[in-house]
Amino acid sequence: MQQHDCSPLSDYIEYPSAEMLTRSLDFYDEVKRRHSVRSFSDRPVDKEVIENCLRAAGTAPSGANHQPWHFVAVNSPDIKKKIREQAEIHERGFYQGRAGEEWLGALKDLGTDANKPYLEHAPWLIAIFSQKKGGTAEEDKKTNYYVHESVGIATGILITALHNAGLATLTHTPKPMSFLNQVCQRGDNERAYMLLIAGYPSKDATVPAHAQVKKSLDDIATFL
Ligand code: IYR
Repeated sequence: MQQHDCSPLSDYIEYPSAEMLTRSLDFYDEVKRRHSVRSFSDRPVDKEVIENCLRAAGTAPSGANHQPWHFVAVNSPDIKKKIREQAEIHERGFYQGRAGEEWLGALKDLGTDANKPYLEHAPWLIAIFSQKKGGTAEEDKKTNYYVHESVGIATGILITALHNAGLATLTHTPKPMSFLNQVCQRGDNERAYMLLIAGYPSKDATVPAHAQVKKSLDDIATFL
C-alpha cells in the first residue's frame, strides 16, 4: 500500500459468531418494518433527531471521500408550501400524460396521484443535492467521483437512520426537480437528487399491498 497518513481501526467491534447471527437477523427484522408512507401527521419532530440522522448519512462512503452531497432540512411552513405548490404543478403534468401509459400502469397499485398534501403536513422535508464538483472542502473545485452512487448510499443510510429513530419516510422525486435549487437556495453546481419526507405517520396511514411483496432471497441473490 502507498504511504499515507492513517490511524489504527480502533472503533471496529467483532461480535462472537452467535451474536453476529442474531444481530444480522435483528437488523433484518428492524428494516423490514420500514415502509414508504404517504400520509403524515403534523406532529413536530425535534431538529436534533434530524441533525443526528443527517450526521449518520454523512458517514457514507463516497468516491475519494469527497462527500458530494448537501442536505437541506426544511421545517418552515412557508418553504414547505412553496415546495408543495411547485411539486404538484410538475406532478399534474406527469399524471396527465407526461409519464406515459406504461409508467402510469406501473404506479396503479401504489394509489399515487398528483396531490401531495404530505409535503405540507410532514414536519420535515429533506432535499438532497448532489455535487459534481467540490472535493472535501466547500471552496474546492475538484472533480467528484461516483456522485450518483455516493449520494444514493448516503440517502439509504439517512432513510435507515430516520427509520431507526422511529420516523416514517417517503422518497419523492418530482420531475423535473430543479425548482428545489431555487426554493432551497442551492447554486447550479448542485443537482436535486431526491426529496425525503420525514415525520410521524398519520393514524390512518396505509401500506399498499403491492409494496409489501418483496422478492425472495433466491430472486435477489446468487451465491457462487
Ligand atoms: N413522482 C410521482 C410518481 C411516482 C413515481 C414512482 I417510479 C413511484 O415509485 C411513485 C410515484 C409521485 O410521487 O406521485
